[in-house]
Amino acid sequence: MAAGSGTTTRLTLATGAGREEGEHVKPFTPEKAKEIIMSLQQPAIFCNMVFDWPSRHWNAKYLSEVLHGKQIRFRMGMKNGGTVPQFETTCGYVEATLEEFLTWNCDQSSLSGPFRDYDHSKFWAYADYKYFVSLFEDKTDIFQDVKWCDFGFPGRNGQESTLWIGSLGSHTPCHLDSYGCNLVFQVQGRKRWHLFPPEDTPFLYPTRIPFEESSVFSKINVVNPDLKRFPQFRKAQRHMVTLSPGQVLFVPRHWWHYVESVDPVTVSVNSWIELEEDHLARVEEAITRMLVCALKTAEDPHNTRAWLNPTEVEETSHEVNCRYLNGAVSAFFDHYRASKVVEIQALRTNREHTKEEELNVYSHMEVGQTCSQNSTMGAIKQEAASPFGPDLVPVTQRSEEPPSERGGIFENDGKDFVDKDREHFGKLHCAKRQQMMSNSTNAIVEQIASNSTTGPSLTFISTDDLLDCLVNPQVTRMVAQLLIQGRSL
Ligand SMILES: O=C(O)CCC(=O)C(=O)O
Repeated sequence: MAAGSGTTTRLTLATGAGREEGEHVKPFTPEKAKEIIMSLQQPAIFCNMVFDWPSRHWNAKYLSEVLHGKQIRFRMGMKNGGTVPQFETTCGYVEATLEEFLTWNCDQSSLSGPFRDYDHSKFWAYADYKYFVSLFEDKTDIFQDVKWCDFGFPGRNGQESTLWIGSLGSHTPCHLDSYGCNLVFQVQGRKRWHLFPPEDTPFLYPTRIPFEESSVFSKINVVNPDLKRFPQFRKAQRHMVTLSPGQVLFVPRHWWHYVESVDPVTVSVNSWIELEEDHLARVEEAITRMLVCALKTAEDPHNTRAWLNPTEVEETSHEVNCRYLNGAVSAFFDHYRASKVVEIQALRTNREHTKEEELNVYSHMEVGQTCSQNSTMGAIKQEAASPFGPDLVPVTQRSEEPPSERGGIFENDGKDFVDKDREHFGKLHCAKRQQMMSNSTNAIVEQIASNSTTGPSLTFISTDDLLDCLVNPQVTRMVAQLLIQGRSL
């Protein structure tokens, strides 16, 4: 167990084969951990899973030695930011080494160096969302220090991970990730996570501007909300947890999150795990990109780019966006055809699965991998024993308190509420994932896919095809309603 995690470690007695007295044992096998990740619909903290990972020693001091002299971009934000979210487009940026960051952070009166314009008492700094592959370029051995194979993802290591190093108060505004689910390893310091379930999306006032592929932002600063402007936010079900070193947070697909550093220095590492549902999400993202780029570049010939998140390298041309959309649509159908063939073969060899009607696109595509079987399997899964216990702690809902009493919000420190949530578990564990498609969309997909099970994709989407869908009266009605609601905010 990593030092300072505050959770108990368990010791085994000598049990033979390779085991020595005092050896730590992981509470979940990789297979079990993956089963939990693929079926759980609620955030939870894994404890005692990373005590032997070399990366548990990656504090900012150690990383500053590894990355000696490397220039890193820090996002600078204000400690008292008001009710408006501090989007990346409104932050300042500083290029500095980790050593310079640590000097600024420790010697708080320093008026020299790259951070000289930022008074430490008023600003925070965040080296956020740094892909290992760009950061450690020539030091690829370090990738092995992160071992997501322990969670059932063989071969996944730092190469598929991102690093986050921040000072007290540094934070990421509330957003949801369009793709995958997330595993987050807290290495140094503590971070407070404010999470909201996918069904709260209307209460979070989603926006695609600033545009960043794969992130849907909330218009609300969830730690200091303007409830006059955003009254529906009162209905949102805030879940809160403070993640400590050595713990791994599981964030299910499409859960909103706002994340803030609550210690002087924080380091965390995360990896987004791809899911079946990402195929449709990629099509949605491609449509969003095309629309945002088309309208925003038309609006502003001088292109201030204030609408484009700095993580996006550039606005893409209509031609590129068309190719991107067609790529996403083809991948969607290719995946569907391939997975349908696999499913048919599985059914042929398994006499228990004879009910033809259970072989539908839904069961495969709407439901997560371990939940994607027929209803009988689903029922068995739901009766399975709860995985929760001292080493897997559910993140539970916390009632909201007035923003001024933020410090007093009762939160889960990763140790309590296990029994209460055991009851809750039957409902949450292996609950069907939200439906990806309507019945009618589903029928169309099935028809197109069965028309062409082997041949090349016949699904080319032209600008006119897209326009035809976008100006569909149902869509324009919804847009009109949203515009009118927006005006009255
Ligand atoms: O740690 C943070 O500041 C944000 C992390 C995040 O958004 C993520 O892992 O998806």
